[in-house]
Amino acid sequence: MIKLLQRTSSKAAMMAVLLASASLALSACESGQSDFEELAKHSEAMQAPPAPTLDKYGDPTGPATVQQAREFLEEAEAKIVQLSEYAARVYWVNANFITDDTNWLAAKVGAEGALLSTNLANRAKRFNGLTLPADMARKMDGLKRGSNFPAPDKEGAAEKLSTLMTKLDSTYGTGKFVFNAKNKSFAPMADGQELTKDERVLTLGEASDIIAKSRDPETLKAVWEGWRTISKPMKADYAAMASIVNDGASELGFADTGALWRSGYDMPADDFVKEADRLFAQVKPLYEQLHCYTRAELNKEYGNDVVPLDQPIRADLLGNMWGQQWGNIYDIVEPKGATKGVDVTKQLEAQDYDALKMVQTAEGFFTSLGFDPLPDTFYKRSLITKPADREVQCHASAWNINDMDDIRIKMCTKVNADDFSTVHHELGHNFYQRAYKNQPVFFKDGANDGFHEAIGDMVALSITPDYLVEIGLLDEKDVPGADADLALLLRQAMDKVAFLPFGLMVDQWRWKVFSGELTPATYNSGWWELREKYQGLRAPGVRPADAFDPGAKYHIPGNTPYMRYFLAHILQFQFHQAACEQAGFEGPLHRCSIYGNEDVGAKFNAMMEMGASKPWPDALEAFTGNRDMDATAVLDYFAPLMTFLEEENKDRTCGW
Ligand code: X8Z
Ligand code: ZN
Repeated sequence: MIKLLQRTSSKAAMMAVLLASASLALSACESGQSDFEELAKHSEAMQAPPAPTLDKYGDPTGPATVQQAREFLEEAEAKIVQLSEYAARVYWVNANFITDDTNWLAAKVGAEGALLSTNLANRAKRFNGLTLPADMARKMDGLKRGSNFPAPDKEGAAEKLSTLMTKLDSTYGTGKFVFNAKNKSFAPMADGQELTKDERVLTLGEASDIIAKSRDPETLKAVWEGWRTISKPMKADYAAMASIVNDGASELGFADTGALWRSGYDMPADDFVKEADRLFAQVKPLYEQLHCYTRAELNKEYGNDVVPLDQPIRADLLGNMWGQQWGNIYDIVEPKGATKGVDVTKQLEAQDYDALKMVQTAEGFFTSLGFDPLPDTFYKRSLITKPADREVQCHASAWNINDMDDIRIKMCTKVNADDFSTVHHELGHNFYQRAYKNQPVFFKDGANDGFHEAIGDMVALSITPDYLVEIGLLDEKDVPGADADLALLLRQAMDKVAFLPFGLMVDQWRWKVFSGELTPATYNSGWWELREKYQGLRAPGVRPADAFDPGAKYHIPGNTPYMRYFLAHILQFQFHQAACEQAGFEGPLHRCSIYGNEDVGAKFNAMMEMGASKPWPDALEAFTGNRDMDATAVLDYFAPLMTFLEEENKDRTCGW
């Protein structure tokens, strides 16, 4: 990094080189030499190439050369490296300490980043049509795609965009509402509000605990609706943000921001839509069976009024604020009389785990695969529990501050099974970041964004009962036998299979927003049409006309594309299946753990250290031998469960 910073590849230096011949002639002219010398020099000056004309970015017009492209990429790299470490530190402080001042700083550095990426993207167009070596062409393509939220090249646009994005993010991060447990009612949070004795203020963390544990439909409805009061004020800002980034995307040559996002997968954007649809078609029958079975079990718990058997499922009954992972209601759907699996939350509590021990345990999995331990700075600088005295963005994230070894996580960790998975997920990001740290800055990224989200999840698929015994989280005598396979698979499916349609619909919604198919007036109804179409879910009651329910899900105000998680939920099973084959494991996939297998680790690392330097099929092939994303591994993993579900549902009318 230091080497890169020292290289003089700034625009000024480059212009000096380009203009060298002209300025030499000029300085000689001013030196007062003899007539003869003057004459000789004039003829020299006439032969010298004319000073190149410059475009509005200060770059020479006329046909560009490969050498100019190389210098431009060097300049871009240096500028990106320099700004990104500074920006990462500002963003880190903002996310760990949300105040008006840190928002101001984040908005400021965000604007600088937007200006830089717009500038580089527009200047990269100069090299259109020039044949470049493959790695340079890949870098140039990356630059031309600008950023996921591009600002147009217009006075004030970057600043306006960055201010809106910072505001949306912090509104979510500081979101709270008032809950009345006695009346089972809620109210939006107001300044200087006095609370009655039955009222309390809930953060997302507290509300999520109620959604996970309560089995009272009225309480669930009130808490679910209460959380959605935080996003109403976001709607206008969201529309303004979408309009600016669409201008930015159109300047980059894309129909809209959705088309820009879809272009990031080493294939034409339209092919990516087909690819996502193809993958979903593979898993849809499994989801439909799980939905049918879950609805029937919820119907037994709550009755026909709350869970009618011919309707989409009420989204507040599924144990998760967004109905995206359903593992928290496993107790409701547990097959009656079947042998029990393992309750990881109970084991963590019984063994006195705290947040730190959960993170160290996850780290231990990676080191068992041969990865180096995390640096000391990881533990010194990470945030792993929610501070009591300040506002933080609690949505879990992994950070790469200096693109080398300063890696960290930020997580308001709770001691439960969900967060045990999430610490593995976050460390997956960190170990990936460190694996590709020697790539040029353009390639310090996942092979595609789904890979980045899949690494830690793939590792967490190896959290089997036998593995839990190895690390002392489960007693050998409590390892469930093969008769518990159904329970283990159903518990896993409640999170991983339930997630699939959610993973797909979030960006289907954003694509419609960016294309203009949805307008602020239809943002919310459009969201619920997709929730119903893909997930078979419905809101617990009529939504207010001014509701903006998408904004109550982090990645919408947090401005993070979501298709990555859908892909990751396919890829992680592909990785797991390949890893288990490499390990020579012969039992059912859900009993396979690669813990301690350094050979598999080395092969995994070989894929990870490629970063984004090659098209993603190359990276996939390096680890799995296959060049296509494919959901067959998901179907293989859950095959015995599918048989059970089809049998259970055979006399039911499924669908919604
Ligand atoms: O946002 C995340 C991670 C951080 S990248 C915690 N996930 C998605 C979500 O929470 O909605 C992981 C699973 C899906
Ligand atoms: Zn992630």
